[in-house]
Amino acid sequence: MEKLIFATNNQNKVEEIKSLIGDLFEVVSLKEAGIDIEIPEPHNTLEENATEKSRTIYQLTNQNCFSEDTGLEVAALNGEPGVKSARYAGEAVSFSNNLDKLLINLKGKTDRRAQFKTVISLILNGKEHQFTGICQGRVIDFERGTNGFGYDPVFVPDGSDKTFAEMTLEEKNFFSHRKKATAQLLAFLSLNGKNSSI
Ligand code: ITT
Repeated sequence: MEKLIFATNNQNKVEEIKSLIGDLFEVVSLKEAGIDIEIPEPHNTLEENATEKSRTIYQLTNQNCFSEDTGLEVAALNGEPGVKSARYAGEAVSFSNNLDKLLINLKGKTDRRAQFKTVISLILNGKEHQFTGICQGRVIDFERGTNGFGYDPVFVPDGSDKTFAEMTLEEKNFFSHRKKATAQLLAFLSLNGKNSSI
Protein backbone atom coordinates (compact mmCIF):
# COMPACT_ATOMS: atom_id res chain seq x y z
CA MET A 1 0.00 0.00 0.00
CA GLU A 2 1.22 3.49 -0.77
CA LYS A 3 2.70 5.11 2.33
CA LEU A 4 2.22 8.74 3.33
CA ILE A 5 3.70 10.36 6.41
CA PHE A 6 1.24 12.71 8.12
CA ALA A 7 3.28 15.60 9.51
CA THR A 8 1.36 16.38 12.69
CA ASN A 9 1.76 16.06 16.43
CA ASN A 10 -2.00 16.30 16.98
CA GLN A 11 -3.32 12.79 17.68
CA ASN A 12 -6.95 13.89 17.16
CA LYS A 13 -6.11 14.92 13.61
CA VAL A 14 -4.43 11.56 13.01
CA GLU A 15 -7.56 9.69 14.11
CA GLU A 16 -9.83 11.82 11.93
CA ILE A 17 -7.64 11.56 8.84
CA LYS A 18 -7.20 7.81 9.26
CA SER A 19 -10.97 7.37 9.55
CA LEU A 20 -11.37 9.32 6.30
CA ILE A 21 -8.62 7.62 4.33
CA GLY A 22 -9.37 4.10 5.58
CA ASP A 23 -7.08 1.57 3.94
CA LEU A 24 -6.74 3.40 0.64
CA PHE A 25 -3.29 4.62 1.73
CA GLU A 26 -1.08 3.79 4.67
CA VAL A 27 -1.07 6.97 6.76
CA VAL A 28 1.87 7.00 9.18
CA SER A 29 1.87 9.62 11.94
CA LEU A 30 5.09 11.28 13.11
CA LYS A 31 4.81 9.29 16.31
CA GLU A 32 4.49 6.02 14.37
CA ALA A 33 7.44 7.04 12.18
CA GLY A 34 9.51 7.65 15.33
CA ILE A 35 9.95 11.34 14.50
CA ASP A 36 9.90 13.57 17.56
CA ILE A 37 10.00 17.14 16.36
CA GLU A 38 8.15 20.36 17.12
CA ILE A 39 7.29 21.76 13.70
CA PRO A 40 7.37 25.56 13.51
CA GLU A 41 4.29 27.50 12.42
CA PRO A 42 5.80 30.98 11.95
CA HIS A 43 3.58 32.36 9.19
CA ASN A 44 0.41 34.45 8.99
CA THR A 45 -1.55 32.14 6.72
CA LEU A 46 -2.75 28.56 6.97
CA GLU A 47 -1.35 27.92 3.50
CA GLU A 48 2.20 28.94 4.42
CA ASN A 49 2.16 27.07 7.73
CA ALA A 50 0.87 23.89 6.08
CA THR A 51 3.70 24.14 3.54
CA GLU A 52 6.26 24.75 6.30
CA LYS A 53 5.15 21.58 8.08
CA SER A 54 5.22 19.29 5.04
CA ARG A 55 8.55 20.71 3.80
CA THR A 56 10.11 20.19 7.23
CA ILE A 57 9.19 16.50 7.21
CA TYR A 58 10.04 16.00 3.54
CA GLN A 59 13.52 17.45 4.10
CA LEU A 60 13.96 15.13 7.06
CA THR A 61 12.67 11.91 5.46
CA ASN A 62 12.71 12.41 1.69
CA GLN A 63 9.40 10.53 1.67
CA ASN A 64 5.94 11.38 0.37
CA CYS A 65 4.14 13.25 3.12
CA PHE A 66 1.40 15.72 3.90
CA SER A 67 0.47 18.13 6.65
CA GLU A 68 -2.51 20.28 7.42
CA ASP A 69 -3.10 23.59 9.13
CA THR A 70 -6.56 24.40 10.41
CA GLY A 71 -8.11 27.56 11.80
CA LEU A 72 -11.46 28.69 13.17
CA GLU A 73 -12.36 32.01 11.54
CA VAL A 74 -14.98 33.98 13.46
CA ALA A 75 -16.78 36.79 11.62
CA ALA A 76 -17.37 39.04 14.65
CA LEU A 77 -13.66 38.75 15.58
CA ASN A 78 -12.40 39.75 12.12
CA GLY A 79 -11.40 36.18 11.29
CA GLU A 80 -9.67 35.40 14.60
CA PRO A 81 -8.45 33.11 16.03
CA GLY A 82 -7.76 31.88 12.45
CA VAL A 83 -4.14 30.94 11.89
CA LYS A 84 -3.54 31.42 15.64
CA SER A 85 -6.18 28.86 16.64
CA ALA A 86 -3.68 26.59 18.45
CA ARG A 87 -2.05 29.52 20.27
CA TYR A 88 -4.99 31.90 20.78
CA ALA A 89 -4.55 32.17 24.56
CA GLY A 90 -0.74 31.98 24.36
CA GLU A 91 2.08 29.53 23.67
CA ALA A 92 1.75 26.00 25.11
CA VAL A 93 -1.85 26.42 26.29
CA SER A 94 -4.60 23.80 26.48
CA PHE A 95 -7.60 23.45 24.16
CA SER A 96 -9.83 24.70 27.00
CA ASN A 97 -7.72 27.87 27.55
CA ASN A 98 -8.24 28.77 23.88
CA LEU A 99 -11.92 27.92 24.01
CA ASP A 100 -12.45 30.03 27.16
CA LYS A 101 -10.78 33.01 25.52
CA LEU A 102 -12.98 32.61 22.44
CA LEU A 103 -16.19 32.59 24.51
CA ILE A 104 -15.07 35.63 26.51
CA ASN A 105 -14.28 37.59 23.35
CA LEU A 106 -17.66 36.66 21.87
CA LYS A 107 -19.66 37.50 24.98
CA GLY A 108 -22.66 39.68 24.10
CA LYS A 109 -22.03 39.45 20.35
CA THR A 110 -25.07 38.48 18.31
CA ASP A 111 -23.21 37.66 15.09
CA ARG A 112 -22.04 34.10 15.79
CA ARG A 113 -21.00 33.13 12.25
CA ALA A 114 -17.76 31.18 11.94
CA GLN A 115 -16.00 28.74 9.69
CA PHE A 116 -13.34 26.10 10.06
CA LYS A 117 -10.77 26.07 7.27
CA THR A 118 -8.30 23.25 6.66
CA VAL A 119 -5.40 23.53 4.23
CA ILE A 120 -3.61 20.29 3.38
CA SER A 121 -0.12 20.49 1.91
CA LEU A 122 0.97 17.34 0.07
CA ILE A 123 4.48 16.63 -1.13
CA LEU A 124 4.33 13.81 -3.67
CA ASN A 125 7.47 12.81 -5.54
CA GLY A 126 9.07 16.09 -4.45
CA LYS A 127 6.26 18.32 -5.76
CA GLU A 128 3.86 20.34 -3.62
CA HIS A 129 0.08 20.45 -3.90
CA GLN A 130 -2.57 22.10 -1.71
CA PHE A 131 -6.19 21.26 -0.94
CA THR A 132 -8.65 23.36 1.05
CA GLY A 133 -11.82 22.46 2.93
CA ILE A 134 -14.24 24.88 4.60
CA CYS A 135 -17.10 24.15 6.99
CA GLN A 136 -19.44 27.04 7.79
CA GLY A 137 -21.44 27.27 10.97
CA ARG A 138 -21.72 29.23 14.21
CA VAL A 139 -20.16 29.45 17.64
CA ILE A 140 -22.62 28.97 20.51
CA ASP A 141 -22.09 30.66 23.87
CA PHE A 142 -21.55 27.59 26.05
CA GLU A 143 -19.90 24.19 25.64
CA ARG A 144 -21.95 21.15 24.60
CA GLY A 145 -20.62 17.61 24.19
CA THR A 146 -17.41 15.80 25.02
CA ASN A 147 -16.29 14.23 21.74
CA GLY A 148 -13.69 15.64 19.36
CA PHE A 149 -11.13 18.26 20.34
CA GLY A 150 -10.24 21.93 20.22
CA TYR A 151 -13.22 24.19 19.53
CA ASP A 152 -15.59 21.29 18.80
CA PRO A 153 -17.78 21.83 21.94
CA VAL A 154 -18.87 25.31 20.76
CA PHE A 155 -19.09 24.86 16.98
CA VAL A 156 -22.39 23.95 15.28
CA PRO A 157 -22.03 23.35 11.52
CA ASP A 158 -24.73 24.63 9.17
CA GLY A 159 -27.28 21.88 8.60
CA SER A 160 -27.10 20.49 12.14
CA ASP A 161 -28.32 21.36 15.63
CA LYS A 162 -25.47 19.50 17.30
CA THR A 163 -21.99 20.75 18.11
CA PHE A 164 -19.11 18.74 16.64
CA ALA A 165 -18.45 17.53 20.20
CA GLU A 166 -21.96 16.03 20.36
CA MET A 167 -21.36 14.07 17.16
CA THR A 168 -19.75 10.71 16.51
CA LEU A 169 -16.65 10.82 14.34
CA GLU A 170 -18.74 9.62 11.38
CA GLU A 171 -21.24 12.45 11.90
CA LYS A 172 -18.47 15.06 12.18
CA ASN A 173 -16.90 13.64 9.01
CA PHE A 174 -20.15 14.27 7.15
CA PHE A 175 -19.79 18.04 7.66
CA SER A 176 -16.19 18.75 8.41
CA HIS A 177 -13.57 21.03 6.87
CA ARG A 178 -11.04 18.21 7.27
CA LYS A 179 -13.30 15.80 5.39
CA LYS A 180 -13.69 18.24 2.49
CA ALA A 181 -9.95 18.87 2.17
CA THR A 182 -9.20 15.15 2.53
CA ALA A 183 -11.73 14.24 -0.18
CA GLN A 184 -9.76 16.45 -2.58
CA LEU A 185 -6.48 14.90 -1.45
CA LEU A 186 -7.89 11.42 -2.09
CA ALA A 187 -9.26 12.36 -5.50
CA PHE A 188 -5.85 13.75 -6.44
CA LEU A 189 -3.97 10.72 -5.15
CA SER A 190 -6.23 8.30 -6.93
CA LEU A 191 -5.44 10.05 -10.21
CA ASN A 192 -1.73 10.54 -9.51
CA GLY A 193 -0.12 7.41 -8.10
CA LYS A 194 3.23 7.10 -6.46
CA ASN A 195 5.19 6.80 -9.67
CA SER A 196 3.47 9.63 -11.45
CA SER A 197 5.66 12.57 -12.49
CA ILE A 198 2.94 15.10 -11.54
P1 ITT B 1 -0.09 20.16 14.17
O1 ITT B 1 0.41 21.53 13.81
O2 ITT B 1 0.95 19.30 14.81
O3 ITT B 1 -0.79 19.49 13.03
P2 ITT B 1 -1.91 21.62 15.92
O4 ITT B 1 -2.88 21.19 16.98
O5 ITT B 1 -0.87 22.64 16.29
O6 ITT B 1 -1.23 20.30 15.32
P3 ITT B 1 -2.99 23.52 14.05
O7 ITT B 1 -1.77 24.36 14.04
O8 ITT B 1 -3.66 23.25 12.73
O9 ITT B 1 -2.75 22.09 14.70
O10 ITT B 1 -3.96 24.19 15.10
C1 ITT B 1 -5.27 24.29 14.92
C2 ITT B 1 -5.98 24.36 16.24
O11 ITT B 1 -7.33 24.58 15.88
C3 ITT B 1 -5.94 23.06 17.04
O12 ITT B 1 -4.98 23.05 18.04
C4 ITT B 1 -7.36 23.00 17.62
O13 ITT B 1 -7.43 23.73 18.80
C5 ITT B 1 -8.17 23.70 16.56
N1 ITT B 1 -8.76 22.74 15.62
C6 ITT B 1 -8.22 22.23 14.49
N2 ITT B 1 -9.06 21.39 13.89
C7 ITT B 1 -10.16 21.34 14.67
C8 ITT B 1 -11.37 20.64 14.61
O14 ITT B 1 -11.64 19.77 13.63
N3 ITT B 1 -12.27 20.84 15.56
C9 ITT B 1 -12.03 21.70 16.58
N4 ITT B 1 -10.90 22.40 16.72
C10 ITT B 1 -9.97 22.22 15.78
